[in-house]
Amino acid sequence: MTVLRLLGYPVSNYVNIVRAALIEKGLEHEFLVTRSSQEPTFLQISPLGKIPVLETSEGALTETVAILDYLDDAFPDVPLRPETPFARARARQIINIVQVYVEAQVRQLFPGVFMGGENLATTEVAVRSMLDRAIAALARLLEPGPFLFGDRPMQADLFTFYNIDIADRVTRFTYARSIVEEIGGLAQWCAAMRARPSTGTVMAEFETSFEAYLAAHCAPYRPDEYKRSLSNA
Ligand SMILES: N[C@@H](CCC(=O)N[C@@H](CS)C(=O)NCC(=O)O)C(=O)O
Repeated sequence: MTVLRLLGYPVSNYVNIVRAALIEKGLEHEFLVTRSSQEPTFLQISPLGKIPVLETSEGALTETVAILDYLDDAFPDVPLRPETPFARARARQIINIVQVYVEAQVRQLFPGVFMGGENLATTEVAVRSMLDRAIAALARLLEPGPFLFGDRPMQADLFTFYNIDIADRVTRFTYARSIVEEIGGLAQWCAAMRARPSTGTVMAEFETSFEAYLAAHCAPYRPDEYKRSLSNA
């Protein structure tokens, strides 16, 4: 029997995407709480020292998109990618936009929001400018009904949900604006995503670990002060 072991920390949006995918696919797995690290032993399984890492019977994998594709190829019973080439490409288009033009942007602001550091005003301006373009793109692309492709969440839903959750926290804190509200039309999708048992499991652990993480970093961000439409409406 194939043993899957996910290494990661429940505060990580990327770890949570993989964890939700494992649950949505009904795959038995172990979750081992692990922080990112530059230790030589960790770099042997995670070349950049990042989480998530998925340990499989064939070896260890990193990079969330690669892990998601591996899971779908190796365990096709509950696919998380649409069937047709065009829909599949469209799903990957959404994932790419979210990863590069939303997540990688707001990540630059994590130090001043979640880590007790400071963000430069110039960084805030540059990030906002790219987010504005990404928001307009996603408003054009996302057509949830209530999910993005079909009647259950797929890769694109999970990738968008957990990344936009963290992005919404950052934009509310930094700009007093909500990326979720600005994309628009996501209320039913958010509710449908929140109703998934996978979301319940993953977000429950996120909330607890996140509180501890913020306290440990003396972060200015307070989840209760930023009422949100996404994970805890
Ligand atoms: N491109 C990677 C990003 C993963 C990532 O940035 N993980 C963060 C935690 S959310 C991390 O390990 N950060 C530590 C570091 O960058 O050294 C993926 O898709 O998995």
